[in-house]
Amino acid sequence: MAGPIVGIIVGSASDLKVASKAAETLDEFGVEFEVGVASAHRTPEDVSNYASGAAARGIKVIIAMAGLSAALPGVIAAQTTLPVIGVPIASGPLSGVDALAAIAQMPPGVPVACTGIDGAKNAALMALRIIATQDGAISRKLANWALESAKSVRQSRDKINETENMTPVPESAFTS
Ligand code: AIR
Repeated sequence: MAGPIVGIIVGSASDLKVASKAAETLDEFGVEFEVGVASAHRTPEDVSNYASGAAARGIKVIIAMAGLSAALPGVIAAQTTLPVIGVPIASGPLSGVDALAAIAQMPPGVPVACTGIDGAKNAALMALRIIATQDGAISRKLANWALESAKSVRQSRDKINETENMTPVPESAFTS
């Protein structure tokens, strides 16, 4: 085994439930990842050490998740040239809107790709797309995953037939 290539860092153990959605998706694709708890506010030195050492340890993409005033993804991005994907977590009285603004509004020069609130699954898929630029097998798996996803949307149209008073859009209207 070559070791993990995706690093998932959460600001608190209370974020791990959301992080598990990213873990599930990376697992599905057979991509090795590591998970750590480190807070930009409570353990700033640990965050610095992780961010500055990640590339040398073989990490290719970092997913950083935090709630409230979420400095974590930006602080990591400031200390590595690896791509950083930030996930705002819906913790606290503002339900993640605070973290969304904090992660999306990076100062120029510190890029962070920001998902939606609790967007752990999309963070994993974005990490996979980044990895796929250098890995044909992951690229093919992603293409297949998209086909399967489309298939399940089409199959879900059967539910319209089972629902009273709904006329389904004819299939021909969805095809070219
Ligand atoms: N957090 C922790 N250190 C800095 C921040 N922004 C975030 C965590 C978590 C929230 O604060 O990412 O979403 C609440 O953390 P806790 O540990 O009190 O549950």
